Amino acid sequence: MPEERGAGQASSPWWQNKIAYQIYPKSFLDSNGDGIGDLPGILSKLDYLKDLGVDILWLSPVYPSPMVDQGYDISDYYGVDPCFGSMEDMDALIRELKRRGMRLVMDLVVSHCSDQHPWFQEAIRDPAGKYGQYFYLKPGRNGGPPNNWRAEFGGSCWDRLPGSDLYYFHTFAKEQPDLNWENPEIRRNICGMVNWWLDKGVSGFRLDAIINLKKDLTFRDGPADSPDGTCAVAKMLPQTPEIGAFLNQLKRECFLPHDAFTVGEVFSIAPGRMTEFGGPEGYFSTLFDFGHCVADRSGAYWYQYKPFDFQTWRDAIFQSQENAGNFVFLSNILENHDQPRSPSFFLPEGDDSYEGITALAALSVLLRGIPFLYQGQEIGMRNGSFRTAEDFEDLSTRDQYRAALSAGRTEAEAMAVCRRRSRDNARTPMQWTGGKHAGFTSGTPWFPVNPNYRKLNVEADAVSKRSVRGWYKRLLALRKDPKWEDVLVRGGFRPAFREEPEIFAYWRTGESSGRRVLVLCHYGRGTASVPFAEPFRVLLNNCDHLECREGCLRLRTYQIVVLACGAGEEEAL
Ligand code: TEU
Ligand code: CA
Repeated sequence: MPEERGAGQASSPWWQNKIAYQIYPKSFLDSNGDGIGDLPGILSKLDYLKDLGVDILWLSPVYPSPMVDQGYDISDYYGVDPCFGSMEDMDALIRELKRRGMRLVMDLVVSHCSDQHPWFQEAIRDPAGKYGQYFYLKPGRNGGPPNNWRAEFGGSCWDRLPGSDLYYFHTFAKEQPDLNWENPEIRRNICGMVNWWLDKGVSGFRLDAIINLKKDLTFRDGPADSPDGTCAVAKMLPQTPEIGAFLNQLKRECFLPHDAFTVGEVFSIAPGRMTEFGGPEGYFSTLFDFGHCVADRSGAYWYQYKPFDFQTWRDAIFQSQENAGNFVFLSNILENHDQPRSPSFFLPEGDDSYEGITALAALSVLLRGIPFLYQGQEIGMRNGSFRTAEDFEDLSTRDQYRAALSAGRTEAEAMAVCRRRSRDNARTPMQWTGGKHAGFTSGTPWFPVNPNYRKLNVEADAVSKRSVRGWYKRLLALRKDPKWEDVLVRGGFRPAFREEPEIFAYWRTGESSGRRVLVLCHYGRGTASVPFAEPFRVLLNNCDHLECREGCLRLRTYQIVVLACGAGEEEAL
């Protein structure tokens, strides 16, 4: 087992030098031919993940669920959905991970539950009883919902409680009623459940939609941002009163006593509040940085987003890194189960080459923070292939498609937006082999495999001279190399060559040692010249050569180099 630092040493928590990998269980690997990925499937690939360099596995929800939102609608917080396996499988997973010096992080979805959860069913049966207090129940207004908030997945945030005149509140789908965190009994219940999992051997949680726990209890209307007079529910977040008491209770009663790793799914908190959420004194160990994933946002709907722009994207990453400074440790992603595949999204069409993909990989992994990889990212999986709107499974994509049409976009335009943005892009089955259904299942996959699987799969990548996974392995090994820990893990971050329009570069600097690493990428076609006269040594290079002439480094199309700089690092070129 790799050596772990003691939990008590607050300056270097155990998770800081780790690499995390997200599994979307339904699409990872099916062990029993029912077409749905499962826990035994994951168990059989632990060596594969260990070999890649993964330390922490984050599992998207595997709890019992009607799967309206693919498991993010939980009907029992203490179980495993039979489609994924059993609690014995879960115990085996925890055990087998431990044996390999790895850790398990579960998805904590406690802003809402499923409408099939017994709490909600009881609330329906007796709204005036104790379980009515578990949810936000309100009388309507003028024969309609209590206010004009629009749910994340479309429609009003309010639906009628069956058999009652009251409305219940939901941030997401109507099958995902929000839990009333104002009620101390809910908080006690959730804390008990969190501790139950931590006692079982889970090492932490990814906290789903955690900023939504607190509501603006005035439930007043928001400014309309849609032709139908509704207002995106997210708009109320800046007005919500202090969420701190709820999050501190989780931290105090659950996370701290277990020395747990937590990563908050937090979109857009004010830079001034970063340390409140993610610093050593913050609610969570780290925060996901989504700033660069939504840098193209220009309205509430996908059809309003602007096309990808390199400088906007780069500036968003720089901004997040600078906001986090040396106090907040971010979790950096290129992909997750809600985002498109990164080669399809962050690289201009036609540039999803080996160089482009490996450049993206290194740019993300070497930022200050914890690198999170998403299944399939390590072989450069691409966006799915969707012919018609019916090909989409995801309820959010379907809603965005309808919204685009009702705003007057043509079907072709609405499809184009959804092809680019759909959450389904990342949810196609993992491509293991060039065989039937990409080796994902011996049965019929629950969701079609991307047709590119014959060429793009783990097996083919392994024997390729330009193996994307091979690059990731070297990259993750460098991030984990104890020799570079004070630079690449704990070191500071500073943008470089910001004035260059097609250069993405930054410095990482060791605080105590003063050693420096330059990550330098030409994010574009042709050759780019960068003036650079320092002595250096190449740690990584995604091309076979680095041209250095007349005080300039000359980088090819999407070439990225990682350079150890300064006296003593020099080498003969
Ligand atoms: O996502 C929360 C969230 O804010 C999403 O609506 C996000 O903005 C969107 O997916 C980006 O395209 C979490 C989960 O990651 C997501 O899968 C769930 O559907 C959602 O919560 C509800 O639990
Ligand atoms: Ca299965």
